[in-house]
Amino acid sequence: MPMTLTPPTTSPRTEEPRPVDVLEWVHEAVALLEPDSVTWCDGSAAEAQRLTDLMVEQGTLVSLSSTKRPGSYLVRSEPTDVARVESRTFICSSHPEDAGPTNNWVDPTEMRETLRDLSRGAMRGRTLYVVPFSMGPLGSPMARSGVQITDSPYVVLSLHMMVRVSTKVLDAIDEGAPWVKCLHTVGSPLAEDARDEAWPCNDTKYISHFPETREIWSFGSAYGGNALLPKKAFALRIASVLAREEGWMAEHMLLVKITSPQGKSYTVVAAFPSACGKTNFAMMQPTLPGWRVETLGDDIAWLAPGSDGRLRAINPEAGFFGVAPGTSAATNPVAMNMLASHTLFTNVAHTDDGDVWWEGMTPQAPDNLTTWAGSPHSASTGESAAHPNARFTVRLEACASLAPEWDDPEGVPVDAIIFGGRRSTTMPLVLEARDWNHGVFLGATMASEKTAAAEGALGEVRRDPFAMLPFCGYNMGDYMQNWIDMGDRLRTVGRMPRIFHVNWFLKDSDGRFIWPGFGENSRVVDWIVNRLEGSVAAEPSPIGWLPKSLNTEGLDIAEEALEALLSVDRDLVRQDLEDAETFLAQFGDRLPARISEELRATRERLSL
Ligand code: GTP
Ligand code: SPV
Ligand code: MN
Repeated sequence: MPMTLTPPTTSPRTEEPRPVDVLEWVHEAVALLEPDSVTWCDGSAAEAQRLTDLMVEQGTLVSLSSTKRPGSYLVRSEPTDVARVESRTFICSSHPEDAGPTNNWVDPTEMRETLRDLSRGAMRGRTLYVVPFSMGPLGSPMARSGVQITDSPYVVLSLHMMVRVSTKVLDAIDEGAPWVKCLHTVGSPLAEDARDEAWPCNDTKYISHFPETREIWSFGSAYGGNALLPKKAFALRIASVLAREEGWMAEHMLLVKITSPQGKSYTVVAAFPSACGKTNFAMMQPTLPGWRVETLGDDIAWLAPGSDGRLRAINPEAGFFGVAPGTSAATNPVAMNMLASHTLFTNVAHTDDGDVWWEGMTPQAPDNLTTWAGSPHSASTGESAAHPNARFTVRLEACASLAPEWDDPEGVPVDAIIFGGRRSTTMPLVLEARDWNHGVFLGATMASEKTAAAEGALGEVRRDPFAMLPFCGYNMGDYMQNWIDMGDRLRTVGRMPRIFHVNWFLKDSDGRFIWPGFGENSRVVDWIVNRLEGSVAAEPSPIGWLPKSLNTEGLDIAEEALEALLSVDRDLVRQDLEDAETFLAQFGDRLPARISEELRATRERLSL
């Protein structure tokens, strides 16, 4: 159809210049989705206020008590739209082998047709919002631009907190900056005069990625990673593709600055799967005296060699979309303090005095709770009051432990990389990789028990390489090679990050966690930093270097428990290796030779 470049808009930015290709894309979207109006967003406080007022009026947002949770709101999603939907997530590269065996692949032309058919008129009765954003500090050499189109004011308000929304991004695009097209609709057209639902969405869902043209098209969901497209869809799936082409890495990692009692600081990144402890590590309050952890990020890190050749990292996000259940003054006091005001809560329980509650916040549920689904809570039935994947959305700047470097355009140099999973057996509390390639092998063969962060069977152990299984935008075998290649590059400079593996989640025969976790994880941090400083010895094992001992001063832990945490059971490791081998075999000739070598070497060490 003929394209007119006069913006069909009600926004205050009408007179300002807009990049022609963004305008064209918006016009195409308008022609297809048929919204009632278009609003160009600027990320301002006034805009956030307008969106908030609108959603309170529509019943999407419930205002929380102005004394208990000032400036905070509760949102209840549809019960069918509560987590990422991995089965509906697609990588649409031209060739299926470029998506690889661990991704759902659909031919891009076919997917476009499907989505075009579904999306025709999908925004009727709604406003189409155009949200320009930067991932990473504006102007940073590591930052990237994007624009999200969405018909969900909840998504726009969330983006205000999660990313750097700014019209300056449009200026950068106008000057030629590459950008990622993020098209999102809840897929729920509104009939004339009909009253809207609090959480419009569609039973049919598609989270589709077109890595070759750097486009994302998401239909039918308003929840988290399905709808906040800068997060998993852009900053991990599309960015992983850009990273491989450009020689960097996009990772599902927390990012922290750790300072030892001697005042020496180190930057550590850690890749744990969804709901496996990144936010908690990122805000750790060490129980060991003298240690300090400062937060840089809790979910995504972009890593690239800097001008000095050392690996540097930025957090591309500007906010937290964190797991609420399990968060308490005892486990994560920094988060509890951060959530005291100006927070958007999704699918938590509501107290009768206008506050929120979730499992684990206090030992006992308060009386007269309303559940995440909006019904009266009866503790006796054992049903949870908050959804297990209930989340909070809040700005980075609300975090009291935020490191001053969080907005540094140059990023921070990385000293150590930690992998980890939720394993009730097999993997010890901590070990150090033998070298970079062995560390990459540990990342490639990571496994974890499934959590409520995605649909599917809870607790089932699955391989989740680098915590990236649901987030790698290309063939995971090639992704492993990108890690190997990064090691080769960093090695030439001489200073490369050391690699570790941790597991906070070992259980005893009664199913109880053996390790206290949270702030006590500082004892593991202490060992890791001592390894970096060369001040502590380690013992070899078939899968890496184990601590000879751990600083347990002031910790009440039985000798047998410590033994269970710091040793490996060769039979369990052997079984696990077989499973890993089967998993790796599916990559065929895309599996890096050096991963096969590490597998062989591990098997040999096990048979000694
Ligand atoms: P995503 O946002 O889904 O990527 O998750 P995340 O990795 O940031 O997970 P988060 O830190 O929010 O933790 C998820 C759950 O694990 C919460 O219920 C935590 O209370 C729990 N958890 C975190 N750290 C520990 C720990 O050291 N020990 C135990 N037992 N549980 C922990
Ligand atoms: C995860 O599932 O790893 C998350 C939450 O961080 S979401 O943004 O919904 O993907
Ligand atoms: Mn995550």
